[in-house]
Amino acid sequence: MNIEDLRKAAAEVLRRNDRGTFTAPSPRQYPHLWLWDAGFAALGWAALEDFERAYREIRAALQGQWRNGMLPHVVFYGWPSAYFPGADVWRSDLAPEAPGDLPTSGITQPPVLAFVAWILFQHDPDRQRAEAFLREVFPALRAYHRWLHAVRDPDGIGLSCIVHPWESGMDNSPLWDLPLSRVPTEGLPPYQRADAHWVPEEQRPRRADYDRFLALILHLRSHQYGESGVRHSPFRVYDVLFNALRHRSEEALHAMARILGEPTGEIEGWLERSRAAFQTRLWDPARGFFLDWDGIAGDRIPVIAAGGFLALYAGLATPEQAREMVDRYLRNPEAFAPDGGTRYLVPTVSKADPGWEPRRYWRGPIWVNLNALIAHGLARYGFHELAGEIRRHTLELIARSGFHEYYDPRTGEGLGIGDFTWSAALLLGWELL
Ligand code: 9WN
Repeated sequence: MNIEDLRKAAAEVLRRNDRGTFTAPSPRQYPHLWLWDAGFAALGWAALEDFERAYREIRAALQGQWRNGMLPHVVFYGWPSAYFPGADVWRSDLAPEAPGDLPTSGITQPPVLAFVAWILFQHDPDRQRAEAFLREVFPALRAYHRWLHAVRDPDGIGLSCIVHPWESGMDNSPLWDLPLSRVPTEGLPPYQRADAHWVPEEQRPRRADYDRFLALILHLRSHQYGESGVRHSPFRVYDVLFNALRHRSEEALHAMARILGEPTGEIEGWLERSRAAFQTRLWDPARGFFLDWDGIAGDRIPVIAAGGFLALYAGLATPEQAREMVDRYLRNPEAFAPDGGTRYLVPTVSKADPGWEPRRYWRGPIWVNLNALIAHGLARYGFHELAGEIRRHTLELIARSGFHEYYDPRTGEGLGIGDFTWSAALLLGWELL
């Protein structure tokens, strides 16, 4: 398939998954709105030059915003469905801050919306419409980031913590094995998973992970998803990917504030603090990599995961750090680079990690969104050849196996659900990032 055919096929996936107000990540597996998926879908619509539709996607995500500023990771448009855990488990109606008329989850997801909104603004040929959109969404986006700082930095380190692995978007990454091991599961009510209906179970998280996913929801729910639930959470991690995307979004907020004549001092303070925290807390000089910070253990998590490379996308690495990460890990066949065993870039976790599993969800397979963000980060630091290689590998995977949720880095086989929205949207919108 040539690139034009691939683009046509991608547009068809987007149109098929379009639910009018929002684009389902997959109408069967994920029939509601997910926060970072909405951002990626909007880029796909923009690449198809349908800016009205792209704006609608952002508005649909913002519609779920809580009064404290939080943007929930799922907005349950189209509820009820077979999805587990559904609105009946989350029970956002128990939380005084939740919107009254729209059920949502009670946790967030990587903060991509502000930088996506900025990209849409920059590319819309109708300048008047673009500026009106920016004016419309800026207050909600700023309120979200204020919440990320006020509520999600209980240790006061200049970064935002996640209190559930789902907030990272990388649900069962080996990054969480240690912090999740502290989450108690006694007294968990019986429950029925729905995720292994369309997808083979061995490509999904294990039962033990789901127990902990559910236990964390019940903990947070018992605190009505408020600040006390964050402070007492048995899981509290400052993740590199999450905070790199936060930084990138705050750079975008800064640019928006300047255009709109809004004050910039608060945002400049955020940017400065995260720049410092990436250097002093997340950079591990011995390993030569950005690592997650475990807020409960007070230590870095020694897992080399692809999310670390997103520090480059946010411009948070020094040129020397970027070079070390590339030479020691990305170009190293024992870590991420192809060898006799793997053929494609970029597996989600280093092959040297004991938790690496090439077919299980976020424990090894390749994801299109991470590939796109990593490639752009590399280009930002001058590694154009490597960025091009990642782009070529991604196209090859899609041409070979279709718009799958994730891919086996050894064979290129498509895994998870098919016709997955962000795989299609980012093939279309790759250059926009
Ligand atoms: C839980 C929708 C989402 C993505 C996540 C991906 C997966 C949900 C699930 O699907 O997570 O949020 O039920 O497995 O891990 O990144 O946003 O596509």
